Amino acid sequence: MSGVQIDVVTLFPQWFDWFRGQRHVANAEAAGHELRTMNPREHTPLSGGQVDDTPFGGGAGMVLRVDVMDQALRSYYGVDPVELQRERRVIALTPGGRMLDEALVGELAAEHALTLLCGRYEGFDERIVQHFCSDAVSIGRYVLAGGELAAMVVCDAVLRKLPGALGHPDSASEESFSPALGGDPEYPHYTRPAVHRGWKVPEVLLSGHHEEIRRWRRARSRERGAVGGGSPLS
Ligand code: 6GU
Repeated sequence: MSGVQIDVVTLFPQWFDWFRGQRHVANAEAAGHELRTMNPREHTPLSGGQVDDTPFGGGAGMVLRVDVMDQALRSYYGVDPVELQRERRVIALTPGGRMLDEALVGELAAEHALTLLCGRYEGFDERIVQHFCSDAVSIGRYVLAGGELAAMVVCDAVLRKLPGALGHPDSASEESFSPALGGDPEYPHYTRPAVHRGWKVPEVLLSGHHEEIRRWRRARSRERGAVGGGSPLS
């Protein structure tokens, strides 16, 4: 198996030290996948480590400069960043991007190499997204202070899909939104004790009738996936 390489371009690479220490991430790395970080500040052609600037037209905040990103990607990868998208998927993390869902995660997990660009402050000069990126991705309709947490969400969701990341090979196959569940959320799980404060585990799960258990789980999963129905808390 050849591993997937994920590079995160961030002004805060130290955020990822903690993430890298988490078990499924460490497992994925041990299985031959790779998670690297690159800090544009270490490659900026500007003095004093400058990477951003005030927006043309005025307004609050700072914008990541296109010339800085150009130089940083060029010196890290050794190719013109405009061409980089032909070698690997280059994704800008931005609140206005394509919404991350299980289908997009599956698409990304099938790539051999990804580069995730984290914006900070007010984000990127639009030319970075237009000329250097294959797509833009968002993790939801709210604004984070930067793309780092979004990049971790993408990495987490992608890495756990890869062979070797999870303890048990079946763990990812029959889970929420998987084809095995017809795209529905996962059925509820129970473990010991069978009764706690009078709250009983559904009888069928203790019955040992595998076909009945399968039918019961499929039905619960469908209920949760039904339109207007079934938040996990209901
Ligand atoms: Cl990808 N970035 C930022 N800064 N905020 C977000 C986001 C990304 N997705 C949702 N909110």
